[in-house]
Amino acid sequence: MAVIRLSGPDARSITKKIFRSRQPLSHRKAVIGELIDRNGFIDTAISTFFAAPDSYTGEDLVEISLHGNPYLCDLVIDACNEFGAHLAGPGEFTQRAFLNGKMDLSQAEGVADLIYSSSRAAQKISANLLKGSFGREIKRLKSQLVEALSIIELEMDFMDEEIDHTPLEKLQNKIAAIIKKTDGLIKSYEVGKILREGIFCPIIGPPNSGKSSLFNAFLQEERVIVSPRPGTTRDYIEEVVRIGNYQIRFMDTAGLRKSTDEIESRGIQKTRVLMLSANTILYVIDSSKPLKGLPDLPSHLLKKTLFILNKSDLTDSKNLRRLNEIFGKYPHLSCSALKNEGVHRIAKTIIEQLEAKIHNFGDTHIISRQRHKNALISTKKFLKLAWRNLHNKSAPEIIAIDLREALGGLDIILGKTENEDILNHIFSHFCIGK
Ligand SMILES: Nc1nc2c(ncn2[C@@H]2O[C@H](COP(=O)(O)OP(=O)(O)OP(=O)(O)O)[C@@H](O)[C@H]2O)c(=O)[nH]1
Ligand SMILES: [Mg+2]
Repeated sequence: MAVIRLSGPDARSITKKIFRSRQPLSHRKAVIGELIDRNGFIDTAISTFFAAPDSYTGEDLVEISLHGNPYLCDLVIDACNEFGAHLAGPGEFTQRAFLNGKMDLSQAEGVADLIYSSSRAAQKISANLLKGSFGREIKRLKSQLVEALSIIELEMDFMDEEIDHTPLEKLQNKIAAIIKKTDGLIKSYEVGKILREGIFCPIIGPPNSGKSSLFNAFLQEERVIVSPRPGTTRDYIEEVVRIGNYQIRFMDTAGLRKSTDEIESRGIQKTRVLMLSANTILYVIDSSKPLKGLPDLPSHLLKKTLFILNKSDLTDSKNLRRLNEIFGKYPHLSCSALKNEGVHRIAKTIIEQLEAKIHNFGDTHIISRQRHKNALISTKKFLKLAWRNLHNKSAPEIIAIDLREALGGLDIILGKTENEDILNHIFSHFCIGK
């Protein structure tokens, strides 16, 4: 089936021209009838009318269900356009819903995220946006801020009078508490981004260690070429695997070595860049070969590296002892990509590491959009200023300005102060018709 959706004050009158039914269109009633254009009958269809303001967009809205044939849909859309309708832009229905106050901007973003979510974790985080629980959290922070602001404004009004000036310390504590909440949200972005986009795991290591074999084993198919010749993989290739509630974005890369081959060198260069943005680096080592020592990795990369001691089917006990000496202190797992042994354990470990991080956040909200993070960073900056100015006993007028700026950041999340360019940017990432 296909659904054609019309929104706006003329939605009903246009529908009446292209849809004939015995029963009239009435609010929330599905009505059966015939779609027609100037050449006559197109299809049998069911139309449901939603009267403003009780519709998705807050405007009069009609949903026409017909057979899911793109050609039939084109005929109906052409007929609608003839009577004054126009095609919706990406996200235009949701944009109208936002502009008509049916949802705040974070909820509108939740609609887009939910549509594109492809794991349970991503679905859950976007559902929190869509259903407004994140928006409510921001509104709670806002009302705490407004309370602080009203205390300061009261101070301004009665500065010279003999009233009980609320102890500054109390206000400072109030602001410190809001800073703490804001900071928790900002920190959650690291995990939120992973939940939304998947855990990014490039597979790196020396040539011929079995990176491509491991990549294929994760995918359970022969996705990339494997060969005994070092330097087989020159560019990188990404595939997403869904495991349980999460997505892992595995990436097969060119081996790390000095190369005189121009294409391979570029591949190696790219690998270095990928390592920076990785969530977990899988560093594959051929454990059947004698090893000198720990691979030379800077500490910020070492921190997120899981060493994979591959080719366990070829390792002898002497090798194993040596490997234990080298990797004992660092996260490591052994496997045989060739025999598909220990591969699942690797994926499980990657997910356990993420779950430990999620657990740290307890019941704090997890944010997953850069826009929200930036707005919260701005709020935190001004809250800290306010706190310091209170501490320094600055004039209440100055503190009031800081607090208003901090409020501004929260309003950006809810879409109260967004300019048109930013709105257009957000909605342009929706699919057409949503
Ligand atoms: N015995 C054994 N051989 C393996 C294992 N994993 C990979 N190999 C073999 O090692 C060779 C290299 O494997 P690749 O997966 O191409 O290695 P790579 O790290 O991608 O190599 P480059 O792309 O050239 O850097 C192939 O002949 C594989 O069959 C394993 O677990 N055990
Ligand atoms: Mg390879």
